[in-house]
Amino acid sequence: MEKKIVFSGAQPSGSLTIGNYLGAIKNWVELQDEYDCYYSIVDLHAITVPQVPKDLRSNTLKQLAIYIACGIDPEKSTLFIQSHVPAHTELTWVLNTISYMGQLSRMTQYKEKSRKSEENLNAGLFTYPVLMAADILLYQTDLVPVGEDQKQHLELARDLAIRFNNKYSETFKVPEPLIKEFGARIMSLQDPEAKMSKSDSDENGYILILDDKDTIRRKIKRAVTDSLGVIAYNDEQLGIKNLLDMYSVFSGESIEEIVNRYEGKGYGILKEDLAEVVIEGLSPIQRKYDELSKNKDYLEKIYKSGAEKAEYQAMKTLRKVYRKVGFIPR
Ligand code: AQP
Repeated sequence: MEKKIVFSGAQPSGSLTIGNYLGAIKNWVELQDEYDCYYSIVDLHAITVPQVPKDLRSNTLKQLAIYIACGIDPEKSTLFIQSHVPAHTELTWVLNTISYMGQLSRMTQYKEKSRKSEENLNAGLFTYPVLMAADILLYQTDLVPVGEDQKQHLELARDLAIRFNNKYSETFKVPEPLIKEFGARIMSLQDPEAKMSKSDSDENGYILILDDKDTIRRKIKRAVTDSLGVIAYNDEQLGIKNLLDMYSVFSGESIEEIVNRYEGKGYGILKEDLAEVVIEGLSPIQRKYDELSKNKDYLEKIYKSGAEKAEYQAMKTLRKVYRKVGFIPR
């Protein structure tokens, strides 16, 4: 029986955070044996907000090394850079013509990002979810492992697949989201109501996968909590809840076990211990990353063969789409 297909990606719009790791990449690793996985570095998405070209280049390569260091095995999964497969932009154009302005304007990420970038309210930010739908639909994806924040975009990808299939006949598989209960939404350390983001202007809001030990200790120590002074898991104490979530996904212990152990103890202790748990979780990744980042030839080989494999599958779908809409084959 053929394996089901998984697609996911992250933007090289900065260095990856532990939010990206816990909400996405860690789950990608677990899916590799059971599924045929495509994991992309979505650089076309990244330019919807201003990027410095040389930083984008270095973040893209760095991100490839981080994927591998986190445990994505290029022998099992297809790892590629989105802009290397032009079918992504080509399918986006076709999907744009069946996307409704009203639906796109209701996307939460668009509303949030457009608020932040009033002077750069470009059309790419608006059609971002259509590009994401193209990413997913090109590979006839069954499952999309994402963090909670991407659920709405995935719903749009499903709508577009169904709309296209109804208009032109069965073409796309309708994908399903795969969202883990814990780690799906890691919040900012400075504002526990906002998600942790690599492009946050306050670097104390996030922990990077590559942050060194002292930086991790410092950022967790400064994390915003509350004045109740009780270690409990509830929505009145979002800061503590976030720290407990991180503790649980990094250590593998249940929230209940952790809360019981810290009963009657202060926030300071919890933070100190959490920092060590995070450091321990990230250390092997950082060691592997250091090795990989010295080996540019190896990384080049991976992204080149990944692009070839991805392009082969993507073109199969794109040719079908072009035929259905009435384009004459070359
Ligand atoms: N805080 C988070 N908690 C859980 N999952 C998260 N993801 C991102 N932040 C969190 C998941 O990571 C994957 C890749 O995300 P992305 O880089 O493509 O874009 P994003 O969701 O916009 O991530 P950032 O870090 O917030 O990037 P910027 O700051 O550039 O916008 C997705 O699966 C996402 O759910």
